[in-house]
Amino acid sequence: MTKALDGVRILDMTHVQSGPTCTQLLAWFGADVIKVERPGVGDATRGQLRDVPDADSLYFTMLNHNKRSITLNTKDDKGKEIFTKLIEKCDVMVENFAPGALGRMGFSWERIQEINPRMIYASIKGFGPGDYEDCKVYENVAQCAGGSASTTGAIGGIPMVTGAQIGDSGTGLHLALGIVTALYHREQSGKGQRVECAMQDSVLNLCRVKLRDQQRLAHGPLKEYAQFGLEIPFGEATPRAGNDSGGGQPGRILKCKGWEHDPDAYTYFITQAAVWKNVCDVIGRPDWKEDPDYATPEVRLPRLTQIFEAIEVWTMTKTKFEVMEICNPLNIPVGPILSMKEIAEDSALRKTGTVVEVDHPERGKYLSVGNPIKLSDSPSDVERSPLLGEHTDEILRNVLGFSDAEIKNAKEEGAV
Ligand code: CAO
Repeated sequence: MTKALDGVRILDMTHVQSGPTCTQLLAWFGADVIKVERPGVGDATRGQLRDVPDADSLYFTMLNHNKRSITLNTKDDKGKEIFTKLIEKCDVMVENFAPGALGRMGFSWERIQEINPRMIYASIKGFGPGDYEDCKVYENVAQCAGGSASTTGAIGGIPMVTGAQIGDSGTGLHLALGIVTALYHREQSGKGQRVECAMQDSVLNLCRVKLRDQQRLAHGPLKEYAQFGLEIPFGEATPRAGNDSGGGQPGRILKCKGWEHDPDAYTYFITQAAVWKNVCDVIGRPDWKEDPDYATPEVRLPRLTQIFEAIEVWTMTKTKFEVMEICNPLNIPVGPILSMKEIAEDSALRKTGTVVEVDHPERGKYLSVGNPIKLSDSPSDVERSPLLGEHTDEILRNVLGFSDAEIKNAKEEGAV
């Protein structure tokens, strides 16, 4: 069976998390991803947060599956010559260096187009054009600058970053879509183009409901926020909303049986309007079905905290899984708060390949997250990440047509 991106060759200059997320996805869809790394150094994450001495870290291995690695000094003359040949042979170049780094190597967008007019050049930077365009940026900076941190956290508490890597992996996902879109466009135009994603923009895109609420504030308080029922005045900007639902159906995180000793014994409970009567029956408050203070979504808004406190009295008598078993047949949307341990052991996620076990020559077996996007005709097999420079000879020989003598020469010159 062929893969969706069979025949597409990616020159992968990415490092750390944002760029590698993007090229890993493309590799899972079948692209030949050639990861270029500095000789003797490689992607810095190979050595970061190590759990096994002298073995590539999980940080690196879990972001670089299905790729090939070539070492190449792109600042050295011979290395630049080899890099130029790789640009000629590839369809897409992806990079997330600090602003200007590729230009300093001598490979501006103009130069890349000269070498290969069909090349799609995709890059991630922290910020788009403007005051901050020259800044180096990591995940949490993007979460703060993209509006996520100011809208996350307890009511009245400090801004909070989230564990989901929306700045890095979120931007990588955006970039992957930009790349396949540009590949599709190239089918008609015959030309490559530049694809740019700023981490701030990607985070903001994922926070668009909070910009929605910013504008709604001009027309009155945000009644579905717990803050409204608690009679805490709204300020000028979208506030932090604890665990309130971001949509039109109110929801909260509630304690379940065992919460005193299990930090994850909680459920997310949504009081969807269509099943309000079922909620009332389940929690033993059938009187609320017809009570004019509770019967409609509008009248419930100022009473949400009181309502969720009553629901919590019931959820505390059940485990988070029992809550799910009881509520699901009644169409009441609930979700157990799953720990990473529970997710790692989840048999359904193993079956679908979303959680996979991978074997690695240096570190042995480890768990990873497989491709969350499932294509019926292009399934993703997760292959281990490459060792530093594992495919240098193979790429020089098979992609660039180097002879053994030329490979030896490139090594002696320190270019690879
Ligand atoms: N051969 C020779 N030199 C190489 C090379 C190679 N194969 N690969 C990289 N280099 C050089 C770069 O050219 C650069 O040199 P100059 O500074 O002289 O131009 C140098 O290595 C370091 O690159 P960098 O500045 O990108 O790396 P850094 O560790 O200082 O910064 C980061 C890291 C992530 C902050 C920065 O790359 C960045 O802001 N990237 C864009 C935003 C981004 O993706 N951030 C998310 C990262 S994931 O959390």
